[in-house]
Amino acid sequence: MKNKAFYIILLVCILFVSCKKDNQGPVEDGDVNAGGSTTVDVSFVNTFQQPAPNLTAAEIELHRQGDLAFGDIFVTAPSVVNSGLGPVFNQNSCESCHVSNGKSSFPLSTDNTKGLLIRLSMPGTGAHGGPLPVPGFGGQLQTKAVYGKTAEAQLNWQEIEEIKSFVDGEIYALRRFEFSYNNPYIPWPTGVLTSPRIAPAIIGLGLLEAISEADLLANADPDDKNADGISGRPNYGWNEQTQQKQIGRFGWKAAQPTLIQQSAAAYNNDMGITNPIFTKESSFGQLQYDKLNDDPEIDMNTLKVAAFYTQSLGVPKRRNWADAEVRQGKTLFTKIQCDACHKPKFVTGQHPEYPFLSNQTIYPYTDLLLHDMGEALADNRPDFEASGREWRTPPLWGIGLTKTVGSHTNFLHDGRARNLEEAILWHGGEAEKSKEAFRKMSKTERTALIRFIESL
Ligand code: HEC
Ligand code: HEC
Ligand SMILES: [Ca+2]
Ligand SMILES: [Ca+2]
Ligand SMILES: [Ca+2]
Repeated sequence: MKNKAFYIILLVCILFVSCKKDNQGPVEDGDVNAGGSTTVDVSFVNTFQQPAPNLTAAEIELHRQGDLAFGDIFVTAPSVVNSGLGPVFNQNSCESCHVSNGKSSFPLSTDNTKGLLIRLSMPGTGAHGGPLPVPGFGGQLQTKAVYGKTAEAQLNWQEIEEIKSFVDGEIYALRRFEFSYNNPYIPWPTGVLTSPRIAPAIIGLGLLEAISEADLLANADPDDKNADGISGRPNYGWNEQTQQKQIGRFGWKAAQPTLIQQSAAAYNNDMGITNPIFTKESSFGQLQYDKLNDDPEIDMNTLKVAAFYTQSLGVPKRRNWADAEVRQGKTLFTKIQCDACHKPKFVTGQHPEYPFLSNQTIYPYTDLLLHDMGEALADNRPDFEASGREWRTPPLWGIGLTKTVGSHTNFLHDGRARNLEEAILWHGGEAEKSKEAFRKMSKTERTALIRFIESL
């Protein structure tokens, strides 16, 4: 005799078949559910704040705790809760830079630099092949300090605009920034290398962490053996927990190997919060150092849930994928080899901790590898194995929702691009050929390509 479960499955099958019949729409492209089973089908201001739908009840609880940790506002020590801000810092919570979990905009004024920060180093290499810290300033410029202490310096910038044109004659303008560092608390050392960075969107990161190393290396072609002008290579950062070199995946130069370490570095550098992975204050040895015996200021559980939050956010489903214009744009994306770096598809391997991230077919549109992007985008500051001209290909999933989520359309590592078109037009180096192909397109084709990216 057939059991109850059989009839339930049968009923579901019948419903499924009849729904299919009713829905005479086009067959979905494979990449529509960009995050596999973590995909969420919503598009509004909170889209990047949805937990992945395939979490277990226990994981939903961890995600909820992570959400709280991500929003926690830290205060000057000593305090009963969230103690230990600074003494020097950039912002007092994760959320203040990662607003709505989307990409941050370029700041409107120097009064609040929000999601923008400046990494610092001296020429040469430091511990484990990483950047060499600047005496008195360390590896990052903290522009704020707690009461009674002095910020390292104030950040200022000047906007420079250059007028250019497409091959069809249409004019466009590219803006960039020249940064300056005012009122340093001690003289600004000569020869300091700087790297401006805007906060990226933090969706889908657990899936990127779950891609196997072999699959990343399969796309690397450091000596450009296939002679297509594209020579992606992995970065290798330092894993503080295993005390080993490890392939890098996170940050604009892929210098961070894991999300727990990326989060620990953020607590330490961005907020001045010591933790089990980075136990020393970023200001250790500087005049601002508080000499309080209160480190680490957060425990492993807090660090783990904050990292879990970034591992367990849902990835938005593509929109308007069936439009003829979007489909044309998708063809052009491949034709002009945008997909040589923005690799559409991966199947994730086994995530070391969370099975919901394993064996997922995903469409992140990145290879997570470093590419020489030319002189105009160069920061001229090496970061582990990344040169001063190399950047990690950023994922493009969710990029079309930047405006919905964050009310802006600033792109690239320092937020200089004011829209997707400008982001493409800044491409150089290994991407010069693709950029030139875009410049030569008709207006109709350019628009179609942009519509496709907006559908991601
Ligand atoms: C001062 C602004 C600021 C604060 C505060 C901040 N972040 Fe970030 N975040 C950034 C920037 C900028 C980057 C890019 C860093 C880089 O390229 O090195 C980033 C990158 C990340 C990434 C990697 C994203 C990717 O695509 O590779 C994660 C994860 C992350 N932050 C988590 C956190 C967590 C967790 C906190 C709180 C503990 C936090 N951030 C606090 C600005 C901030
Ligand atoms: C050689 C590799 C490469 C190729 C080819 C390439 N890109 Fe990129 N793309 C990158 C890298 C690396 C960045 C980040 C550069 C930076 O921030 O300075 C980037 C950034 C972007 C961004 C901004 C993303 C963000 O989060 O700010 C968009 C949009 C984009 N690319 C679209 C395209 C399109 C469309 C094409 C084809 C015309 C293309 N790319 C070709 C490597 C590439
Ligand atoms: Ca502290
Ligand atoms: Ca510093
Ligand atoms: Ca402390």
